[in-house]
Amino acid sequence: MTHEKRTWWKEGILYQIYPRSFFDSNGDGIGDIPGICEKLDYIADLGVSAVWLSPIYTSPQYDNGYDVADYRNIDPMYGTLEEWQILASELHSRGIHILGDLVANHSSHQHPWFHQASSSIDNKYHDYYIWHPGEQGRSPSDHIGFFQGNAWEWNEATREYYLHMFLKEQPDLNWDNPAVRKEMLDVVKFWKDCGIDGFRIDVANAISKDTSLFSKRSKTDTLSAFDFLNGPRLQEYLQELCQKTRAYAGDDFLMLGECPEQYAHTALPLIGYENDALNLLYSFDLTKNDLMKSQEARDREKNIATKLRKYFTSWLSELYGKAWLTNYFNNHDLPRVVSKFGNDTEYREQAAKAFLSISLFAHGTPILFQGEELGMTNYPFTSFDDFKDVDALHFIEAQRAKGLKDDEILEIIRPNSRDNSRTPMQWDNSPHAGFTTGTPWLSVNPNFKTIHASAQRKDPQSIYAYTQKLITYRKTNPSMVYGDMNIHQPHSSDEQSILVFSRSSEQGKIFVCSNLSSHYAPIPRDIPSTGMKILCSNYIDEQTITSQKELRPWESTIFIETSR
Ligand code: TEU
Ligand code: CA
Repeated sequence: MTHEKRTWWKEGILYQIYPRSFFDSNGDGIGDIPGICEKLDYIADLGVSAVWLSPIYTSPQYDNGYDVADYRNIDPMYGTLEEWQILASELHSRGIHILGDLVANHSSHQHPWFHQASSSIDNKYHDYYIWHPGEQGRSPSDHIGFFQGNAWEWNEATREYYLHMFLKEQPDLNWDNPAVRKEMLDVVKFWKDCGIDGFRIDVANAISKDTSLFSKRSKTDTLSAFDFLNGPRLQEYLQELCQKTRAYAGDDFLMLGECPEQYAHTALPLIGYENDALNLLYSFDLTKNDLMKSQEARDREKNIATKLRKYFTSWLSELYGKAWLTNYFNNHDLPRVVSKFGNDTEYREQAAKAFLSISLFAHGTPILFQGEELGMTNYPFTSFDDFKDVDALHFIEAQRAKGLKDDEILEIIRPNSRDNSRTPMQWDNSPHAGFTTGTPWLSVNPNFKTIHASAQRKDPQSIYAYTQKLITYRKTNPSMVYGDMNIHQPHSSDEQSILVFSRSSEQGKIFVCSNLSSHYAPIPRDIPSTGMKILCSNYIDEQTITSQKELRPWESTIFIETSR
């Protein structure tokens, strides 16, 4: 066990709320801040240590709030600043931290900065964004944005293009301009003064860009806005932001960066303790957004146990003792894990619990996403009209232009669309799952009649109860947080689908053994045959693992070694 400085965010469990889909207090079909306030007992009972709210700031909502028009105010759709403050103090009185979402890489095109910047080259805000005159009437480079189409947009008033890695309604801020860096720091300070405890930083590794790419063309390859990630001054800008933040807000203030295209061997400069930049990051190494991948790549990843073994092995071997890791399977950009990597029919409960055993008992801070504690699943989309997300809508357009048939496109987006995780929380079995008395902005998953919080809160065997139990255990056993983690390698090909890891400390050794497949699998050889006590299992009979001949589909058992 390495010597780790103890902090709340290493020991805590983070819970992401997607406010739009959490709970609607006024019947307009959209979740809101007073709605979150009505569900505080639910959140507190679950036992999480912090909630992170996806953006609730003033926004024209082209990308559900990831396009901010005023960083210092709440969108009226979500409530008021006073209501945010009530929420913050209610959470604090329950010992729960509140985290915001800092959309630092780009603003909305409706932000006053962009109005000014795009009006004239001489405007003092002009240099807040990234401009280029283009080349002989064409956009400067051939990069395709995250949401399809060229990443540059023409601005007639100044007769130049501006860069947007995402929508054209999300112009990229120019972090090479010190005034922009100061603005973002001021935004952080503003929210600290309002009582916030930290931020998740949206595409944190996009803020520095290699300007030599701005005129790049390619006849053979498709250039993607991904190329702009991880620019040359990234570490410097994150250090500046985080160090100044800590100087103002204290060392406990959490800076968690969302960093797509970061890997075990590249992450140290951003999260290493010695580098004093971000505290934590989450990459999409494990769970990449699938709309961007080929069918072949998607199929290769079917064996989640193998994928997880690689993931944990590489992140731990590169970073153990030098930085702190995160564990997550779900967020608002990903399909639901039970559907994507698990089983959302016959073994849904077991699969949901197996993933929870892993994220809550592995080394690193767990980040849960609303509904994960209920085993919520993907949505059975049947037509393009069911989708609301710009990512899916633009993808449909782009694929049609390439000549793909509608049913082929539907096959791709149904399991992969971000809307899968954004469907409203399933509170009970009343209309619209009790989420709203109006018409929900995105349809509720029809399985709400059987999958909902109200039933699970009463059932000691439910996924909710299982989550609670694991959270309590983690919170009351620092050895679960700081103990070593050892990933066991399979001894034969039929052990491939089983993930076994152990956590050890002076307090003893804990094994987490999960069959991540829908078929029976052998008991792995590394499991001791005697001297263990079951802490919990996702099969209700809790048969001891060694009294069985085989592991059942999605069986996951956590046990403590009592003697050797
Ligand atoms: O996501 C950035 C990101 O890397 C993605 O997973 C993105 O959803 C995907 O690549 C689109 O194809 C962040 C936010 O989490 C996401 O919701 C926003 O849409 C995006 O940034 C822009 O702010
Ligand atoms: Ca509402």
